[in-house]
Amino acid sequence: MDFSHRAIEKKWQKYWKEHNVYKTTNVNEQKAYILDMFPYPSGAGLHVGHVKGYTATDVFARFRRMQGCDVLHPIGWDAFGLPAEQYALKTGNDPREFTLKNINTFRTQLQALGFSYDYDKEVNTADPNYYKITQWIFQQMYNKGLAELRDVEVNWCQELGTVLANDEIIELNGIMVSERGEYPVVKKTMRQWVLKITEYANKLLAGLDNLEWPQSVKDLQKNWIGKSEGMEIKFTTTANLTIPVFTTRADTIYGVSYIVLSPEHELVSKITTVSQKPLVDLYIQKTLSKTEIDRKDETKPKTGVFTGTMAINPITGEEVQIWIADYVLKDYGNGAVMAVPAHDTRDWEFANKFGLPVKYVIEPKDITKPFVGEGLHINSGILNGLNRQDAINKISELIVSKNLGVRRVNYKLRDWLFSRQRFYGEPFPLVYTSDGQIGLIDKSELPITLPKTEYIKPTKTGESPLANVPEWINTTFNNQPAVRESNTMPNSAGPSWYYLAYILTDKPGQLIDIESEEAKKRFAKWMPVDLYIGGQEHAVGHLLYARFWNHVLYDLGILSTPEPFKNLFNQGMILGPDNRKMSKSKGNVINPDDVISSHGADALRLYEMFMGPLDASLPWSFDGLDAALKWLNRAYRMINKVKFSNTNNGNLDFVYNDVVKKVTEMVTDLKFNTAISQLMVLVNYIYKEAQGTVYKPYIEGFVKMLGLFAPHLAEELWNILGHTSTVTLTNWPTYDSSKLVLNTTTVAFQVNGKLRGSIEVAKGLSKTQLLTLAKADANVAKFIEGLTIVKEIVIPDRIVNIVVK
Ligand code: ANZ
Repeated sequence: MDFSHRAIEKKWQKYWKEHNVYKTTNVNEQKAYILDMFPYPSGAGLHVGHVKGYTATDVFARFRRMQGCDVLHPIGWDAFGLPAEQYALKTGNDPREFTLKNINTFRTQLQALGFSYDYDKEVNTADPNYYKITQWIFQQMYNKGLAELRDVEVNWCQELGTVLANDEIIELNGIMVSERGEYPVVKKTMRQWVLKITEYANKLLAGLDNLEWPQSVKDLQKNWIGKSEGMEIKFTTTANLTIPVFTTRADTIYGVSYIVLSPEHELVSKITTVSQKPLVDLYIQKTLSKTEIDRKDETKPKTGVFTGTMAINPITGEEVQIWIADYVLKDYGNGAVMAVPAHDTRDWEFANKFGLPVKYVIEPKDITKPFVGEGLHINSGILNGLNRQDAINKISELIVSKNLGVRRVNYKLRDWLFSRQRFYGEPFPLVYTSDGQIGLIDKSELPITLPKTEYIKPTKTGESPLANVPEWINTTFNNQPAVRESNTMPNSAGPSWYYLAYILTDKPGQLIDIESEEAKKRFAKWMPVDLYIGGQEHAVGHLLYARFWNHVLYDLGILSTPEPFKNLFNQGMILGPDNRKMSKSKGNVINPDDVISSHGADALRLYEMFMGPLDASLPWSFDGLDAALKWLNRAYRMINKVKFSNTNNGNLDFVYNDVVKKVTEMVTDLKFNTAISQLMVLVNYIYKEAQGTVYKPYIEGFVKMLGLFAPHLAEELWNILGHTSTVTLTNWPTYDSSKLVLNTTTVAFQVNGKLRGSIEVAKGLSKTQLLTLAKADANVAKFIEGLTIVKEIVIPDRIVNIVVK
């Protein structure tokens, strides 16, 4: 008989809750902090993609718990956000109620999946008790000079009443429009809060070295920070104005054939001659409507205009023309470039278009192209005959000694624009007094909460929604009239420290003081996070911001580790059955609730962990899901069928110990799909013994291991085996290596006769078992994906060859 997933899942979820089985313990020497990227509680509910990452951390948390660690495995809500704000705008409802409703749905869904979260530690970024600390952290940044009001040029969309990020804008018929709604977007200077993440650029770069993160994510962060070492060299105009330029190639200074300023450069108006002014003005006008992405686009034809003025090369004394062009960005380096068309592709295109001179200063291979490679210098005075690095060193020394420039390190990283013209975010914990000063609200008066209001639209004059609420905006500070900031913090603020909030939380909404000794002690125990699983889309945004805040809190003495996330893993996506990204519009979305009801949470969990390597993006398969449930039933029937014994007949010694060893290693390495195949192998062997008896501790070991993936069924089986306790809190099975001697063989996996993998297994595995193992191999899977299997050849103990076409 098959088991009833509905009955047993409900039963054990109730048991776990009543017995508080997943409460965070604080009794062991070893700890494991296992963290998920917390969800944004959207109206759509949980996605099967969430289930993949959350099951993976759950498996690992259960594993570490059974291995005798104190485990912190919490969940919470990234609850501020644009969708809730827009829903509120549309319906006139309060975004808070909407969010709470969604949170309740999400929590119910998570509980239905049997995840072992400690729900007492639940956090919600939009809860005033939570954002009280977000506000306090902002104040610490302000006190350290890391938060500053600045006039920044922003992309303003009048229609949406808000500032947009570069990636929220597209170009339409040559003008910038919002991606959402295609409303016009203009550049506008606004006074905004910025956080000076650039001051931490070096620490954020250096810190990457000690992290066990995917190389791809480290590279993305590294490029985002974009450290560039070079020189700032002073050119002068014939009227003796100084133009510093940033270059990483000071060695090419003998090849400079013109200077380019960004159209926004402050000197442009001073140096443009009367006759060139109309052209220059027109060009500047056009530049304003271009996006930065557009300007960086190397495929677009180069444009620019001559200013009419000449500059003098400080090394050669030569006079060169000064141009403006939009390929020079205003806020990188000095917003000015010494152009060397012979050795820089952009300069080459520009010089060709406008007939400017090209002078090679490094022996080129082909004079129909710019030469960007390594070579020896020519036409370069004192640098002749030197290679790039030697030439850079020599000219840099000369420039510094003659005071013609300085060494400079530049970063691509920009400061973090921290103001949003929205309602549903954290208010800033400060006021502006009538004499123009900024006053920080005392900690005892935090949080500054959002008012209840229906007017969450921007004001007619373009001010932020909170400016609509005079009784909130107008206040007093030290008995003097003062106004509050009407902007709110960005959605990325709360998530920048939520992993610390769990540590401070004892009951939802009850956080201990972040400055207390107790907090320090707890941080010292739990930080850094030992395993953080989430999607690759957060590679730079969230993960960089959180690292920044963590470094700041470390420098403040609150934390004892500068880096928050020791180990990061990016789970792959679950694609639709049609192999495309799941989306409502394509109608290929799988709803976890439906699957839980048809197949059960255990089958869903098992299926998602078995479908392939955790980092692979793979399509949903209903056959795979059916197979998972079928195997769970096979395991269930097994317990009822076999006879147990407390004496060991030795028959399963090798297989059992081998499987325990492999599962332990594979789970440690997050190779859950292969760990599950090992459990399948074990079940097959136990069935073979069904005529005789099976040593009971081996069956128990199996149930414990099964519990990582299918916790409800494992509890049920544990019960059937005669235990009244929970299997979740037992110890992880150990293996006896003396039982593992040389009963193994290496089986080669081939696809179309080519070696694609191998595995060490117990001798005597059946053909089906070997095929299962071969197909579970990541590399084999890659080579058969999407193809039709025409033949499967298995030579037991030696080779599996899968023929595909
Ligand atoms: C002369 C030169 C010769 C350059 C050569 C390159 C090759 P990274 O590595 O990205 O830092 N540059 C400087 N400021 C710029 C700005 N605001 N907008 C666009 N380009 C700018 O690149 C540094 C190089 O990019 C600098 O070195 C400068 O061109 C250009 F054969 O100077 B180079």
